[in-house]
Amino acid sequence: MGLVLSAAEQQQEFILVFDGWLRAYLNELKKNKNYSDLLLKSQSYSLLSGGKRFRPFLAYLVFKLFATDFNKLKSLCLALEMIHTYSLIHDDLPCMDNDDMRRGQPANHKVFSEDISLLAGDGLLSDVFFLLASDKGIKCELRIELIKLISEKIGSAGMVSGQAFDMQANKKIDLTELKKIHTLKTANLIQAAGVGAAKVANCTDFELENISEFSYNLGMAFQIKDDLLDFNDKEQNFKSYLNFMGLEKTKEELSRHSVLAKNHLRVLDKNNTDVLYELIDFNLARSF
Ligand code: GRG
Repeated sequence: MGLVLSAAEQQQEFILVFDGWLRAYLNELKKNKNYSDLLLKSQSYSLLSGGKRFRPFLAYLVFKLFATDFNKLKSLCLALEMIHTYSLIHDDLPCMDNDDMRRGQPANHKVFSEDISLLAGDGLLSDVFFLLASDKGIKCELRIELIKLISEKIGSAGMVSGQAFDMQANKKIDLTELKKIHTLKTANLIQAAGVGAAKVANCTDFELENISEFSYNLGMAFQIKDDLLDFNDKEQNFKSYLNFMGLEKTKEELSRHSVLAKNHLRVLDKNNTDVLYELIDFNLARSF
C-alpha cells in the first residue's frame, strides 16, 4: 500500500518543489542585462520571504484530481504567487495600508524604497503575462484562456477594484459592500487558482463549474478566517465580518462557506479529493 500524505505534509513537499521552480525562474531573469539588480532583489525579497503558497498549492491539488503532468502547471503556479506577491507589496505601501511589517519581517518598502517597491509590484504583474503567453508546454488557446481568466479576476473590475473599494470604505459600509470587497480582493485570485488549474487539466464544463464554486467558497472561507485571526477585543476593525456579525455568527459564516466548498467537491465524484477536504479543514484550523 502506498504512503498517504496529509495535506500539511503535501504542502511542505509542494513548497520545496515550488520554491525550486521559483529560484530557477529568478536565476534565469538574472541573465537578462536589462533587468535592474535592485528591482530583482526587491522582488526576490518578497517572493522568497516564506509565504504559505496557498494559491499555487490549491492549483496543484486541483490539477492532481484530473491530471499528472505537473510541468504544464508550473507557469500558472508561478503566476499566482507573483500576483499575490505584487498585491502584498503594493498593499503595504504608505499610500495603501501603510504596513511596516509583512510575515514578521520589514515590508518591501522598508528594506528598499517606496519607488522601488511600487516598480517591483508593477514588474511582477507584467511578467505574469509574459510568462503565461510564452509557455510552450501548453496550447496557445489555453494560454489565452488563462490570461483572460487571470486578468479578469485581478484587473480593474476584479482585485484592483476590491482594493479601491477597500480604500474608499468608511464606517457606513454595509455587509453587502464588505462581502464585495472580500470577494474581489481575496476570493477572486483563489478562484482563479482553482479554475486555472482545472483548465490546464482539460476539465469538462461540469467539472469547471464545480471547481469554480468550490474555490470561490474556499476563498471566502480563507478571508473570513483571516478576519477571525485578526480579531482583537480592544480594537474593532470596521472592515471585518466580526464588526457586522460578532464572533459566533462569523464562525457560522466560515463554516457555511466551508460546507459549500465541500459540497462542490462531493458532486465531482472523484476518489482522490481527500486532500482538498483537508485543505478546507486546514483553513478552518490555521493559526497564521
Ligand atoms: C494593491 C491591487 C492591490 C491589491 C491588494 C490582496 C490585496 C489587494 C491586499 C492584501 C491584503 C489582504 C489582507 C488581503 C486579503 C487576502 C489575504 C488574506 C492575504 C494574505 O494571504 P496569505 O495568508 O499570505 O496567503 P502569505 O503570507 O501566506 O502568502
